[in-house]
Amino acid sequence: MRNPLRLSVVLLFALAASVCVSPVCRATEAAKRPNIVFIFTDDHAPHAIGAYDGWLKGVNPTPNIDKLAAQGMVFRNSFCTNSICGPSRAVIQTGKHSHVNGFMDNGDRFNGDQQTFPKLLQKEGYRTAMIGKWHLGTDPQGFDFWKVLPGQGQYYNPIFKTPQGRETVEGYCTDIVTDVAIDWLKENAGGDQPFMLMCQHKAPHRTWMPALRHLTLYDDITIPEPSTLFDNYADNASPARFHEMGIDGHLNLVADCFGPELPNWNPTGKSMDRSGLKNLERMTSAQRQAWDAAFEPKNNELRKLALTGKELVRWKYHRYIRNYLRCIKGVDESVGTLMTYLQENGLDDNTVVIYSSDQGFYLGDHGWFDKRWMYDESMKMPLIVKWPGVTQPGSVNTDLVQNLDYAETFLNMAGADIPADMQGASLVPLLKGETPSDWRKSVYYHYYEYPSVHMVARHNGIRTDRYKLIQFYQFGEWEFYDLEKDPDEIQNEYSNPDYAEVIAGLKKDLAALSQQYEDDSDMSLMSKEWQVKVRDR
Ligand code: SGN
Ligand code: CA
Repeated sequence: MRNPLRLSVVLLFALAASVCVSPVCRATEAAKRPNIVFIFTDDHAPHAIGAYDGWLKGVNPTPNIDKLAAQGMVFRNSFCTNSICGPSRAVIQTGKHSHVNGFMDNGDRFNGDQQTFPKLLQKEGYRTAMIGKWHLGTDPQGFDFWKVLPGQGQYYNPIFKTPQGRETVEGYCTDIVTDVAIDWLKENAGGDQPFMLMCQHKAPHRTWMPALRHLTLYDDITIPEPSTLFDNYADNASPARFHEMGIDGHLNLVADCFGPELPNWNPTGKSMDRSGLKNLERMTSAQRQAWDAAFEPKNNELRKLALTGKELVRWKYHRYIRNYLRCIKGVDESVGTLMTYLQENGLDDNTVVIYSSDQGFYLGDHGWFDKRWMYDESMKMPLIVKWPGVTQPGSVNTDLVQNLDYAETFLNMAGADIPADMQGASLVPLLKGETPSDWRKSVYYHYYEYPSVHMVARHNGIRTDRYKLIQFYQFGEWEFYDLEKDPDEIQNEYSNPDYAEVIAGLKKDLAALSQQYEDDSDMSLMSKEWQVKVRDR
């Protein structure tokens, strides 16, 4: 299955090289290798993209991304291997699972000396650039140009890091990243050398701060609520009940929602983070004025209403989802700007544009924000690819694909060899509409960051097109879902005898996948004392 097209691509290049020896001719051949514009965001759930059929589709949150989808291919069954920021990015850099590339949770630092796809593309003669959120701890390697946000980055007046040092740039982060990307294209695109540009936004990451021009967007429309907003985790394995990512208990009215300090606003609550409040302090007075003018009247209303209980949860949900979608509006405009630039500069025909995000996100689904769990809302990643002349416009792919496949895909697009130690498979055949008959029938997942912010227990699992089996191995507990009957994953059928055979088969397949990917990480059961200690920390 690995790299099925490589031979033909290599033969084609060999043939071209043998009949075409002049420098001009060689340059022309090189120019035919596609450019790659890889737009990547943070925490953008597929169900907040119009081109996916989520419950937010009707809000029309992403007209430009939808346009990209109409011109390319939408992957509906695209998954991450480990639903958290740094790990997802490290998997993409290397084409290897977290336990192999060494970046298992956000506390790790990426070993940039290892093999990565940008380094390999550089060797193939690609010009490479990385702009925006990086979040891998160490400095980027394999790029002719990089300008990144240190750590999580800030929405307003962010600091950027380059090989020359740090600088603060006034403005809104999504817009600045787009401007830097366009400036880089102006200098570097269109010559003999193909290029690969990674344009990576902080948005729509917590603490959701929209651009000033979007602060009141969606004020006049009703945003739907997820059907699982008040999930009580009745039949989940126990870890779900010990989460710290509830709209109710953990989404902070002031620090996350920029709402008023009601008597119950919970200033010291668990998983409280002040990064948004600190960013308000970084604003210029004009920015701050515009911000307050947009939120204060609505906050005053809440002061008067003094909501509590479910009504307050609903208010927080609506403030959260609006700000999240407003951040996405900024991202969508960035996609539009980049696409227009490519078009107006004759780069459109020979540039692959990819839109993706490090994982999905809970948009009030199961009562949550954040990610990490293996449930579909955060295990799914958006993946839209427009490759003129290759992807059928408006096509939809439902094969099981993962971020594990990106490095291989980019190398394959460039006609480069795919190293044998990469663990995914090139998506190029799928992009051509020719899925190999032996394409994978299941994907492997493993999340590690525990105990940590949001308190999601370690788990691994397997997902097929119909079923999902999750193992919270430290607690010796399992969950099983029949996604055809229960797409929202609210009915844990692990103890249902009707599924006993299916579950036994999945357990075997899970063990086989773990072995295939050489997952040697510690999956031991923890003592009862430890379990209680962690939960009551
Ligand atoms: C921060 C966030 C968390 C988030 C982690 C990891 N708090 O701690 O909500 O889960 O990052 O996110 S915040 O208030 O500072 O935003 S990740 O995208 O980097 O994995
Ligand atoms: Ca993320």
